[in-house]
Amino acid sequence: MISATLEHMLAEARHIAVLTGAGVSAESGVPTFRTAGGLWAQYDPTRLATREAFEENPDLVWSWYSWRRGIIRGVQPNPGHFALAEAERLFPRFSLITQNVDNLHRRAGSREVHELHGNIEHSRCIACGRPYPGDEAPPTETALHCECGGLIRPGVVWFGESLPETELDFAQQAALDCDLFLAVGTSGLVYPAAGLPLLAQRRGAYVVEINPEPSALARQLDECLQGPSGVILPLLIETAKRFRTTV
Ligand code: BV8
Ligand code: ZN
Repeated sequence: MISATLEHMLAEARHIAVLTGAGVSAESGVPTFRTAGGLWAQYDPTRLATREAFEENPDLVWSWYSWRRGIIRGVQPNPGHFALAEAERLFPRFSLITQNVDNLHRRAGSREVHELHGNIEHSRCIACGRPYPGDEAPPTETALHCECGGLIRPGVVWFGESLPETELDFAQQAALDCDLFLAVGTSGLVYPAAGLPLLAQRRGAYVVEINPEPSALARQLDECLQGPSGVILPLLIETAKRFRTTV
């Protein structure tokens, strides 16, 4: 199932970098970004996840995030998340970079998670920037207001907004430095995150995709493991454990 090269990398790699997308949470029951079901199927998420949409119709966009928060609060991390949490302790250097805003990596025990697109559980005032008090915004259907009168927005990065500089810098440095790069559960359509696997490859990393369907990047990568990350990631960790002891 995995190539001799990948097995060698799992045994010997000095630095492993992992980029996850919505697919890593699919087996937990979180709809992937482009396949939201039900009521929201009629909306294009790349149009809803914008500042313009929020300013035009705050209640609609806020209730979309409330719906998503409701799902995320009701699910558990899956074996793929737990395998990545264990990987932190198995490799000399391990960088976990995610496009996901669902907090499931942290809930699975990953201690260092670099969130390129923010976190759905962080909300803040769009006017004064004050964080919404308390951890969990209430799942209301109507947008909330700050004391200053400004609207409360979700703490995610919308299309057309820049990614948090420190997180993007970290991700680019990890891609430049790693020996093995895993792209897990991402369609490879959203930039600049989707540029990371090829950045790693250009600097000599061995780049592997884990996805039931080939992503937009698949043809350019070194190896594609076609299957669910909740099954494949634990297998990769078991392989690595044959050669390494938990640090
Ligand atoms: C930026 C947070 C600089 C919000 C997200 C015009 C104007 C402005 C920008 C652009 C433009 N044209 C293009 C751009 C760039 C734009 C972009 O890339 N657009 C795309 C659509 C072409 N990028 C940006 O705007 C970024 N900012 O460029 O700033 C700038 C600034 C100003 C002006 C110009 C430029 C900001 C991008 C961040 C957007 N925010 N999320 C929210 O969540 O509501 S992105 C969103 O998509 C999610 O974070 C999601 O993670 C991400 C990527 O999607 P995927 O994770 O890949 O999920 P997807 O559903 O697509 O795929 C799931 C995959 O899982 C599939 O392949 C499936 O096969 C697989 N799968 C399914 N089951 C499993 C599985 N895999 C494994 N196991 C399974 N069991
Ligand atoms: Zn405010």
